[in-house]
Amino acid sequence: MTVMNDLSDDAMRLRITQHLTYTLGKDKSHASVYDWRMAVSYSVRDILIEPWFNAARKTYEAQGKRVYYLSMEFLIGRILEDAMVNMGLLETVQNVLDGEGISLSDVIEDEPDAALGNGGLGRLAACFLESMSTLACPAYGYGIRYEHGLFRQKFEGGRQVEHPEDWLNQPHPWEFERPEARYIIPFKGHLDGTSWHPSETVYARAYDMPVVGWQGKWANTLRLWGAHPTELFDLEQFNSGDHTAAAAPEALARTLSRVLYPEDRTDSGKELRLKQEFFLTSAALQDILRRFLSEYDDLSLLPNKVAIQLNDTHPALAGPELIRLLMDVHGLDWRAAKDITQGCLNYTNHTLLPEALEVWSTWLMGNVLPRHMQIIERIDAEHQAATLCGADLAIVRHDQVHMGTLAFVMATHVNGVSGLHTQLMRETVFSGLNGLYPDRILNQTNGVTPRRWLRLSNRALSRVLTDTIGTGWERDLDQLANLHAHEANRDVRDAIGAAKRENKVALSNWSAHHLGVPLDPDAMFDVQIKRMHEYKRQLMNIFETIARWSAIRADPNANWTPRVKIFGGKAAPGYVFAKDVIRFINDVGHVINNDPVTGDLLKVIYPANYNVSMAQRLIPAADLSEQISTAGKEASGTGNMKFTMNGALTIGTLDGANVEIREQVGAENFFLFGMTAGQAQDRARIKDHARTAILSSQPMQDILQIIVEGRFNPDEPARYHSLVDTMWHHDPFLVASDFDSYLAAQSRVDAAYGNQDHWNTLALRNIAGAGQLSSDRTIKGYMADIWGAKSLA
Ligand code: NBG
Repeated sequence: MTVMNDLSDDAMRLRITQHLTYTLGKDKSHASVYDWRMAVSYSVRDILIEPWFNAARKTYEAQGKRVYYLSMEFLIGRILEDAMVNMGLLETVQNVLDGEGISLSDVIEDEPDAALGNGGLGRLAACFLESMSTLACPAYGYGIRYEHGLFRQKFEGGRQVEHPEDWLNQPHPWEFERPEARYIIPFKGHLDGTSWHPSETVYARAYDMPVVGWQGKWANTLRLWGAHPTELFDLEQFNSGDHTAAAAPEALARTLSRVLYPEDRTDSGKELRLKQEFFLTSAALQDILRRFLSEYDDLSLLPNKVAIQLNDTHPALAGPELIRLLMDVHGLDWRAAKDITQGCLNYTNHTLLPEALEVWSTWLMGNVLPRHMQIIERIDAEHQAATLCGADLAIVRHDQVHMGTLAFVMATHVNGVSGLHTQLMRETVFSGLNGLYPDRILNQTNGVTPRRWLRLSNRALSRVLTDTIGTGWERDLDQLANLHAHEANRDVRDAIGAAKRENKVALSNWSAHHLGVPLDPDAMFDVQIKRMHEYKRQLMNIFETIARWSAIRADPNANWTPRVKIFGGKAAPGYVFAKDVIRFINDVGHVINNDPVTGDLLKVIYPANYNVSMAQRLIPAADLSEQISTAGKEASGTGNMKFTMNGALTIGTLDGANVEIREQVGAENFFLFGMTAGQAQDRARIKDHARTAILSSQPMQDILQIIVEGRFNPDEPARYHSLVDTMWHHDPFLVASDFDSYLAAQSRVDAAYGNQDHWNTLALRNIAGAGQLSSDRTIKGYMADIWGAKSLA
């Protein structure tokens, strides 16, 4: 099946035991799970080197265009299992470990998640890397090697508490440190005309990770930058006794790559964040230019050889920085430098939420990056002169640099991440710029890699698929459509149901063991997992849970469909409202889970520390996928795609990629509710819409009443009064306005689930319609429409 699986078990055993002995210095009889994991990782990595070198050689020989994906976030998750699956080594390793009496799953789960991202944007970047390797697209990812990834979430008394994450506390077997690949990153100082005299510098040092594609034929590189001091440790100062001061430059530099910013959407406005963004951008561009100049000497060819994708505005300093490097370091004039830069850059927007549109004060920008501020002003002057646009479309306005405008003006292509989002980009935030630069905006609907999100995480369903339609779906997800031909086959429908049940049993056991809440695998598993945000409306889901609980209590012997409500997600540490919602869900869950009246008819679980590995556990076990954001607010969603691929049915609004998912799977196989984006926009403008909506919804009134009475927190009945107040007076994300429609859709869900065979049919249609949700499809789109890059397969 794959190029790798000619490796015999014996050969693999030898590799692993040699690493155990010679790399880890451990005798088999004393080896821990950690030792085995490292030995297995090194062995798999060894095998990966050849395709990695081959890819580099072919890329070099082809002299074609290379793609550079610049992102402040790569939410990779665990690496070993993914590498084994893609290289076809899983069985071999399993056999070897079985022979040693070691559990493969223990070894896999010993690996910490590489959590160098917050949510969708970072996970998308990781899926894209895998698809670019699968498609043999010559590409590099550039990011930051944060010592501490996204915080670890714990609950104390139901409240989120953040703990530092420390994945680099132990050796990272997948990285290659490149002390020779380093660049000086300058900051601050003063300008002398256009010549910049920085007063601070750090080194960016490269750490490379191979990213292997499906069947192990190609591996691209993810190059992460770590910050190191340019000034040596001051030995004289140290010897004189001032130990702290002696280490100061080192500490200062290291802070730069110390932590991932935990904000999901809002920028902290901190100088450190701006420095991090510049650190990534400058290091990447210096590296790109070095590589280009080692092969070519005419810089005007750069746009023919280099396509740079800016993942959101975080690396938008790429515009001014590339101009600076071309002018100040390589001696080009302004015109040439700017044209070349524009020819290389493209920008992806990931949200329309106004608070997420990145701005920096001109004061801070001028202070940290004076030369860039000067270049930005010149870009802005030309942009305004060429387009005759008003001040409201300028890059610098009200003493702020608008990074979205900067990225837009400096890019060849600007894209949204779903059909609806792209349309709204044209009509709303970027309508002015779209008028000035028509045809610059285009759409590339997101996708997810089916290797990690189906093949790896859902073995049971993968087996059913392969038994039914063959293995072709693994590299060409469109082949899932072949399932339609088997819809009338009861055995296939049963097999799909049985696979789901197998995953649900596994999750039930996990929940009993880790959360102390055993679950009934025959109950419907209803899942909402994503960052905590008001617009995603976790609140609406927990309100529905309360309504359900009251209804069951009122008539416990009615024909209820048992449900397990599953929540997961982190709130930004400073996002007070989102943290209140977490506590509220946990409070509600505590009461419901201990209520003998509702018993197994309703359970609520909220496993702490939702991350990539948790998603891999939860999604395959989901019957129902909650995609219930206020229409017009979710740019795309990618979790929604993972659920569909795994045969969960969606209850959702016409938002983000839900729109396309519904088209693909068929409207009759999707539980739609709520206002459209246009209706939601109109409603939000109506005075007192919250109050009006609540007064016309008896269920809303009942729920708010129960909360006011303090039923979920008798020790402190007033705890959620302000939450209820917000509902009556603000409700900016229209929970009340959509609530009755949501309840009605939930009743349709209950009815459908009551007939398991019917439900399995709907699940089959969802899986069959998931072909377009592969990130392979997305990457092909970027290659053809944006990058002009060719596959070297
Ligand atoms: C997120 C959107 C999601 C989208 C991902 C990936 C940010 C800023 N945006 O809807 O909220 O799926 O990006 O495009 O993280």
